Amino acid sequence: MASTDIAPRSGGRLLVDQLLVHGARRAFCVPGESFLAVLDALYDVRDTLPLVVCRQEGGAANMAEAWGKLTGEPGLCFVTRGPGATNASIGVHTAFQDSTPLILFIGQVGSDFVEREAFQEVDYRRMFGPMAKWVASIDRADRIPEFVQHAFHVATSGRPGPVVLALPEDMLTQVAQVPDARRYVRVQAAPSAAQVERLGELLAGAQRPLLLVGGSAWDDASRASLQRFAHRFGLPVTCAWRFQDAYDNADAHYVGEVGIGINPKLAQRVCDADLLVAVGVRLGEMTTGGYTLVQSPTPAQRLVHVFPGPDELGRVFHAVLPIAAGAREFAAALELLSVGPAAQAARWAGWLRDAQADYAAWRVPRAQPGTLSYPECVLHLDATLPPEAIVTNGAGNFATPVHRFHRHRRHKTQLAPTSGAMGYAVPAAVAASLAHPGRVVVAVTGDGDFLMTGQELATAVQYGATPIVLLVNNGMYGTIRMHQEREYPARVYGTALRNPDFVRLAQAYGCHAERVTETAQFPAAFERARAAGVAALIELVIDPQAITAGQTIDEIRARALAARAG
Ligand SMILES: Cc1ncc(C[n+]2csc(CCOP(=O)(O)OP(=O)(O)O)c2C)c(N)n1
Ligand SMILES: [Mg+2]
Repeated sequence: MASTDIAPRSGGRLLVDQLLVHGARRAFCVPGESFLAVLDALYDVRDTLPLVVCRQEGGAANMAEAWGKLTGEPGLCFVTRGPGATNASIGVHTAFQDSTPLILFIGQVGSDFVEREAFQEVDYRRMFGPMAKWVASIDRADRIPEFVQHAFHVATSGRPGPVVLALPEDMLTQVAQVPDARRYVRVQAAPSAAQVERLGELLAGAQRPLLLVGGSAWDDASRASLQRFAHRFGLPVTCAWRFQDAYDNADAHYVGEVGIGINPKLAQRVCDADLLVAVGVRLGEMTTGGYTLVQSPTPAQRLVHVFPGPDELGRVFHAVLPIAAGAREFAAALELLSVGPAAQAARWAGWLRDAQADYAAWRVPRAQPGTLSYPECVLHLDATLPPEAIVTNGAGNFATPVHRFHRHRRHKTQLAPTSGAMGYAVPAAVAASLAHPGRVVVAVTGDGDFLMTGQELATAVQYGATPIVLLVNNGMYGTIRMHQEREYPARVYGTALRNPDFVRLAQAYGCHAERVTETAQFPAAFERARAAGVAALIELVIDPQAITAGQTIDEIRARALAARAG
């Protein structure tokens, strides 16, 4: 409904005004001529909605994804058509797998040229269809308020995830007289009283219950409710892969992470549990040991599965009690559940004690080959980092010791891609440092992982972000080498890396940088990096034999060769 009282606005301005309506505080981009009208409108709001210009769209999309994970608001990313969109797709995929709210805006060919395979033209509905919650093109400026409010609702409600909106170039310069939309309201279902009661009954009948929590939708209040629930019932608590900050890892009831490189005793415990209460997590391949710890379609454990997206319930695993609810809403309802006369906690006190002992033993690293023990460095961080410090990582074997030896105490202190995407650590840390300038932010990366998006150190320096990058250098794509030695022992190919001088490279970006080759050097080096006042990089040179915290390459190779011989 056009009204003469309403000022005419261009599509670009209408779009930016809607972002402000929805509370947007920052956007990430690599510019393109396809959305100049948006850039121009952003110019006028540069103080309230600052724009972070990145060096590659993969970096920008990862930053927006990390922002979404950290804040619960959709991360906002603007990229140009064709190559900009293809570069940015990694962040959309991670947002999908990690259930993170994200809105990717893509400058698009004008409606006058559409469907001609014009310059950089791509059909985004087909390209992003399977990895976004909603893909659309805003073809009329007067419908921008409607589309943008829908995008914020879709991205944040139910199972959160990415939305992709294409912006035809000519639409952005069209003028329309329409009112702003109202600010979006996140929609989440809550469990019914009957479902909570049924959970109480299942607990009353259990001998070996286990809580498995995950997802990034938690907040302080819901974490506290969950912790009280775990304490009241004496439950052991595990966190799903790369969602360790859903529960205080230093709490006595925390017994470890269910993910890649899981403590074998914990893996056995997941199998032995008779009641598995999974909250906020999909139960993906990496959290179920490749669907072995929890079997599809009928798990051996009685499964209570709480997840905000009903489509996921019963998709892979039959739950005796499926509950479509947000983690926060579920945690609030747990306050109503009191321990019954059966005094369950006493019944499984031994089960909890054993799980605690297994976890304590798992946190003692074995001696590493070479002069630098990377697990000891992580333990140093665990002992000395402030509890609100944020730790990010990308993909590689270097990540596993972080998950094993660093304990996340507070909410929103972990940014880690369950998509397993390399190149996440640095951009996520830049976004985290911009979101929380006062906090220590550590990006843990490998020599392979770093060079996928390391150029975003330039972005960090440009905007005064101060992440500390720990680059674990073993001169190879170690993860793939590990698999190679297992499957094709002693036939090393395609996994060795000849690397640049990482210290000089980081210095060239304007970072503080140093190299550490001995464990004892690490604490002082880390303090210097913290004090540097600029983004910093510490290269940790590890012995290539130290392929995992528990095994050397030679041991893996010998075992694989022996298996073939025998
Ligand atoms: C974008 C992307 N490309 C490829 C892979 C496959 N991959 C997983 S880990 C890895 C090697 C990582 O190497 P590095 O960062 O040096 O860590 P390391 O395993 O040596 O500790 C590769 C190539 C991936 N997960 N993501
Ligand atoms: Mg490596």
